[in-house]
Amino acid sequence: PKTIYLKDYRSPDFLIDKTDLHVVLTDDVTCVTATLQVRRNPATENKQAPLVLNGQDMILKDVSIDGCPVQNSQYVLSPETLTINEVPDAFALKTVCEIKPQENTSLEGLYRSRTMYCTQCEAEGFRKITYYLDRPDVLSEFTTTIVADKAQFPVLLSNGNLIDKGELDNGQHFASWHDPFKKPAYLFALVAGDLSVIEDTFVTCSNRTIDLKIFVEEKDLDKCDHAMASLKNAMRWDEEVYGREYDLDIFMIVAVDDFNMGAMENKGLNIFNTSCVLAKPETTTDMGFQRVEGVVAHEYFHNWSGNRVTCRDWFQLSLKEGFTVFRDAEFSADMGSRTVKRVEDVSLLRTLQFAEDAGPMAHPVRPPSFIEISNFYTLTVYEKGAEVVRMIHTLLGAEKFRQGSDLYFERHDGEAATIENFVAAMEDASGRDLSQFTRWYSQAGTPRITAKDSYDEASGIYQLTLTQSCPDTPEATTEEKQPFHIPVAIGLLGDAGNLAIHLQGTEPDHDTPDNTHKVLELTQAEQTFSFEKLPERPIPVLLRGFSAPVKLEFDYSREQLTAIMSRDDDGYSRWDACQKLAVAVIHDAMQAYRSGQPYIVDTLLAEAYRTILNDSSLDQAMVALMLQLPSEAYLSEIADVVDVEAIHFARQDVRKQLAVALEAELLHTYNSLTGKDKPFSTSAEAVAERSLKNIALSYLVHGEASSALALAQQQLQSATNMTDEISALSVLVNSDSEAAPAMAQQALADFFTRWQHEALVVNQWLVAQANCVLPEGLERVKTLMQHEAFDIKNPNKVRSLIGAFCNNNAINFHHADGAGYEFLADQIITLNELNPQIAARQLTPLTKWRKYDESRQALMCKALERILAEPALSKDVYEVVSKSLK
Ligand code: B3K
Ligand code: ZN
Repeated sequence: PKTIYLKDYRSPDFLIDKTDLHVVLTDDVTCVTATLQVRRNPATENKQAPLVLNGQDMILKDVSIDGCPVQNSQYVLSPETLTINEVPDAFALKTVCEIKPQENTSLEGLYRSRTMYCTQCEAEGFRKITYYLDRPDVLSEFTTTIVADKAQFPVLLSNGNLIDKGELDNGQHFASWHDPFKKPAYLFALVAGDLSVIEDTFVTCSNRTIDLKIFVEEKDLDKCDHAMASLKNAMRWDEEVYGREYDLDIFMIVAVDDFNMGAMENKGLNIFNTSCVLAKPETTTDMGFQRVEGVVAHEYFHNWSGNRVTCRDWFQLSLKEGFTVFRDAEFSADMGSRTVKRVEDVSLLRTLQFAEDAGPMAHPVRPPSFIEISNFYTLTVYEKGAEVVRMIHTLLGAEKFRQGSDLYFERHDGEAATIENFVAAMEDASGRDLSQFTRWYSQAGTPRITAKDSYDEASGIYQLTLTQSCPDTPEATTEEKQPFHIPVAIGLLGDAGNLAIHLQGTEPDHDTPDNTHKVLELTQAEQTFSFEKLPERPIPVLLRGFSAPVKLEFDYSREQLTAIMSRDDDGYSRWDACQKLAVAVIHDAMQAYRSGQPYIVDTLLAEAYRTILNDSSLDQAMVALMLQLPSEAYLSEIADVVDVEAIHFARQDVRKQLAVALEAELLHTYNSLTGKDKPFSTSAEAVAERSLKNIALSYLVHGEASSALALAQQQLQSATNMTDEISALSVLVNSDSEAAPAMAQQALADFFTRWQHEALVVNQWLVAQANCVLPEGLERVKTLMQHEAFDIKNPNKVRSLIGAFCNNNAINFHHADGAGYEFLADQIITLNELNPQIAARQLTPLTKWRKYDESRQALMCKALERILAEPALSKDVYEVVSKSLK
């Protein structure tokens, strides 16, 4: 397979001003007639260039130019292109192609999901629908006519406005849609199905009324309210915070069951995975509700950051994704709890994105090359990309950032832009030089900062020295990397609270009235910052709010960490200090585990938790966050060599001891939050209460408190929402106390009986079992793969069972016998043929082999090599496996 490089970018030789599609759907073949108004690109140098169109998996039935058939001898077909050698400077190209959506299991292009037809074109799926210039810098005005059986497919949708519809012979009907906004082909969408709809309207800031429609299968009509409310909130928020008004008169969302990712921002016709649009309290957890809100907003925000201003080429993917993730994160922070949202995002980033940055697929936010672009819809492009935008926001301040974003949209509306364009707008609006900052886009890896401090009592001067470096990544060694421009937000904590910050050589920051916050700008490999007028030696609170995606090391004592935990005024930093303390304790426990010694949990942690549990003035969301020990995935990420058993058993031991020591407080917390007959709400407070209650329950059961199993069972039976129900189920399933297995068995069976007709609930049932840490995990998963509830062609099922097991159940997946690796390799080989994108994505846990002991390394590599030896590997899988083995 061929590698594509950013440095080889050339503007297209041809443009397509108009695209007319006529799609006839029948059970056997789908016939696509495309009429394209093509002209040579005046900007291209090669005036004789042949027309080379992308196309895949289609049968070409007919080609004509300006009404004259193009003879066989005048064009060349390859498996991926149609080349017409001599063409005029401007012409109408008509092609007729046949495709078979019902056989398309890749879920890319036009395919069938249950009873409907739908499309997914980003990044390069449109070329499976018709021959085209399938690249994001070719923008065209689309008109689409869909013809299908009226009884089977009463609803026919495409982008833009409905301009015509009518009946045809033989029970067929048609609908024609016109999208007045020029767009690249990846934003094209088409849907045909027997769908129900909920409708609403939104009145924009300039008083236009927009029709909002969510299309779902009839059985799901009762689960659309939350998505609709989220959409309206997002539309209002984008007007208020970014000055962005919606442009078309109609905005549609369609929910489909078989979908490779969360959702897709097709112009005016977003297509969603059912898991990211459907929600109601009985079937959906709080996390599920938040995901729906976030994804609905994300796709909506793309209408400006993605559709109105799109990407010049796929290397610029983070231009739309990083920016849009930043936008949706700020939206969610405004809708719920800002601290909780930040902690969740940071956890994800420093667990999974940092792992990606340290692995064989590490790449800069703007990758310099790829074999298969689908492999680069990554945590780095999305989440780290969002952190890079957040850093610009931090450096410029909210006001200048908004001016920069206005300038960006104004300059590039209707265009395909680059990351340089975005940065230039930010620079021009703010007058700041971001040239060094752009290294965040071109250098991969997670920078490390080491901090050292000193204090001189006599002068009251406190000095902080920060040193930065960045480890080797596939494209560059640590020596080759240039220093990053890093905003380091800090506080200085004294005995009675946060101290005023006087940084030598600068004006005080007026952002906070008491001057207790400061953003240091680290630009050199090593830099010393001096602070004056300090009456006491402060504890430095570094990287407040996680102001940069880096690993920052400072040698805190445990007492200093508890001081930050209890006294700092930044919620994120309090949580982070608590995590650091818990990591230190678990590391002690791991040490003891390895040497076969008993370990007694540091009372500092137990007492800190006790204080938190007893303090009724604390925000319950904060309490819930702090009580969660660092995950095994995070402990693995920060380890040099992952000691699977030590991490798992030491962490479990610490949890158990904490549960026993704090039983009274946990029980009190649980009881005080249980049985209140409040109506269900998704407010930040209500979510925090449920979260805290279920954490308490989980500790109590893990600590084998005498009444705990009964409490779990009671909660399972009386739950009125899925958060409480699935939490209780998971707790039972994971309990190793003697009475638990029988109870868990029964509970799982009852749960399935009750929910078997709700696919999304059944998926949570699969996850609960895939995540069970008790022995024999692989056997349980293999058995479930035979269950009627499993279907390897459905990505949600694959993620719920195979994905959850291989990513979240380390003690079972990484069993020393290597059976987990062989199992995953088998699944990848099957998926490679069915759905390459999903296959490549599921590979991730195997790519991390370098982090494990020698024996596991050998077993993991063996599994990877077995995959590599398969004939007919997709580009997707080939790229990930071959790069992993390098
Ligand atoms: N832009 C899509 C992702 C498409 C992935 C294609 N393999 C969803 C999103 O980020 O909003
Ligand atoms: Zn996106």
